[in-house]
Order: sequence, then C-alpha cells, then structure tokens
Amino acid sequence: MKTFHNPDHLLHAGRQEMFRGRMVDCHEVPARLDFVMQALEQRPLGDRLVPAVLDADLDAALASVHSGRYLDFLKGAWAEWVAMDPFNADRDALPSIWPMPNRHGFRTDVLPENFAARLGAFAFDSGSPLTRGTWAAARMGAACALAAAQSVAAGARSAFALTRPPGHHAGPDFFGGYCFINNAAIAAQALRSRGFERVAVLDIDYHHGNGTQTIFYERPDVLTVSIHGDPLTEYPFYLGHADERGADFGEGFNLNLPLARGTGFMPWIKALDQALDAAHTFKAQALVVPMGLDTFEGDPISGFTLKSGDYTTIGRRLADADLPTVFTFEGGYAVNEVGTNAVNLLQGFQMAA
Ligand code: Q9C
Ligand code: ZN
Repeated sequence: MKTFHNPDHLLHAGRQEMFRGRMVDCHEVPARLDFVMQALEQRPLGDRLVPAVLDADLDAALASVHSGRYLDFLKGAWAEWVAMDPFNADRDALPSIWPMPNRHGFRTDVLPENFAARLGAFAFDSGSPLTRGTWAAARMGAACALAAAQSVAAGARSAFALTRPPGHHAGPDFFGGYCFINNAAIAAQALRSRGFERVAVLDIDYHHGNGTQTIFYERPDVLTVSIHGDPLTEYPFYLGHADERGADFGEGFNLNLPLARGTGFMPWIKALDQALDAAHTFKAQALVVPMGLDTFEGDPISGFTLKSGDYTTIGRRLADADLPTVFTFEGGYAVNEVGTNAVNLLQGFQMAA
C-alpha cells in the first residue's frame, strides 16, 4: 500500500497542554510521525509519497466535512492571535472561555469579535494548542487523506494517510483532542464522492471518535463505528455511549462499542468482530480506519492493554473484511513503540489482503 505522508507536519508542534489546572508537555509530538516513517523505511509496505492533489479539490474536500466559518476561523486564527498581543507570537493559543452550546442560553449564532472568545466557540477543550503552523500542517494532512482516498478510488486495495495533527475528534465546526481537521471524514466523504455508495468508518483509537460521529450522525450512507474507552471514565467523556445510534435518516448508522478501562486484547478483538459484522450487514463498499495506537499497554494517557504483536492480528482481521481500505493515523503516545505498532497493523493487513 502507498503511504501519503505530511511533509509539513512539523509546522504543528504544540508546547504544552492544559491538564487539570496545570500546563503539561504535549503528548501529540512530531516524533510520533517520524517513528512511523522510520518503521516504514525498515519494513516497506509500498511507496512513500507526498500528496499531490489539486488545490480546488482540497478546498472542496475540506468544505465537504467542515463549515465555512470554522475553516475561515482556522485559516486566520494565528494572525488574529498575534494581533491580540505581539507577545503571543511566542505562545500557543489555548481557549479559556466557552459558550457551552445548548446550555445556559449562550449563543453561537453570533460570533464575538474578540479572538479569545471565538477560540472558545470553536474548541471543546484546552488541551489542543493552536500554533503558528497548525493550519498549514492540518491542511496538508487533509491532502494526505484525500490522496489516500483517491488512490483507493483508482483501484488500490489500501492506502495510508500518515499525518499529524490527528483528526477524529474534529467535528463540522470544532477542534479538540489534538485534532483540527477530520482526516478520516475527508477520506470517507472523498470515497463517497468517487462512486462508493456506502462507506464504513471503523475507529480503533482508544478515544471515541466524537468528531467523525457528529459529522455523519444524520447520514445513512456512512456507517460510523467506534471501539473505545467507556466515556463514563475516559476522554472525550461527553459522547461515545452505546445508546447513540444515529439520528433522522442516519438512525441505525452509528455504533459505539465502549469498553472499560483496563480491557485487554481478547474482549477488544471481540468488539472488532462485532464492528466488522456491522460493516458487513451495512454492505459497506469501502472502509476507513482511523488508526489510533493508543490502545497499547504502554500508552501514557490511555487504559487498554494491547501488546505490539496484537496489532498484526488486528491488521489481518481488518483485511478479512475484503474491502478497499484507507487508514488514517490518529492517536498513540508511547512514542518509541508507535512506529512498530502502526507498521505491525499495516503489515498484518497487507500480508493477509
Ligand atoms: N493528560 C487522540 O488520541 N486529553 N486524542 C488527555 C492527558 C486528551 C487524545 C489528557 C486526549 C486526546 C487523537
Ligand atoms: Zn486517542
């Protein structure tokens, strides 16, 4: 399979994230992607390419899953942040006030002119630093997702969008969870636009894919399935329960499989089989896998106990679905092992496919 990697990922390098009242070093660091690239150099799966997509196609892809006002906000955010205070040029932007939509009567239809207020209107946490290069990096990441989808639409069995920042927590008009642009949603929508009538997204990151779920929640043409830490105790907390089944035309086309913190490989792979059954029943014509490696036992911010060898089995099992498949790189914060684990999964897939 081809890997489309983001040559601009380094432009996004947050320094610290807010965590329970203090600033801690960012977990989502550039080295994560570098380790995956190194592992791919040692165990090549196919060409490693920089995405080449048309600007107009990329803009259309971005607009197909995100709102215009959110994209405008992201595009201009850094300049506005620095305009607030010239010293901000050396600080990452983090929100510290929120409108709490649907509560307390706060409005989001009228956007404040104050940038800090707007930052909070588009973010759901204060752990996702927005930096000078965030937009450029995230935009090129979307190009990776689009190129991967184009490759699969042109007949490839699979493709890998290797990019950061990750994407599955980003929604139609919000960022959070280290995510700004939803790469998996862009890939899924690009496959829909290129002749695949039903696309299944199977999210295997430790954290619920709230952004992707929200983007497709009312749609019957994209099935969203997520296996994740139970939101009763795990981030992102406010979404990801089993009773969220989709709404309107999308009713029945969202499946959440929450598992308790501490869950090991046997129950996890049973959930994967359930997820694949759902994709099969749905008669999916293509698969998008937001691939988080933060289910690993050594992950510093997560609570499952999967081992490096388990990822090979997961890859094999995904290949059994026998569908054109796009992988996007999501979480995974045990930096030294993230390359091994990612390539174990992809190699397991490729050997079985
Ligand atoms: N100190 C992804 O895996 N908060 N995002 C954790 C840890 C946010 C994870 C707090 C976790 C977001 C793509
Ligand atoms: Zn995650």
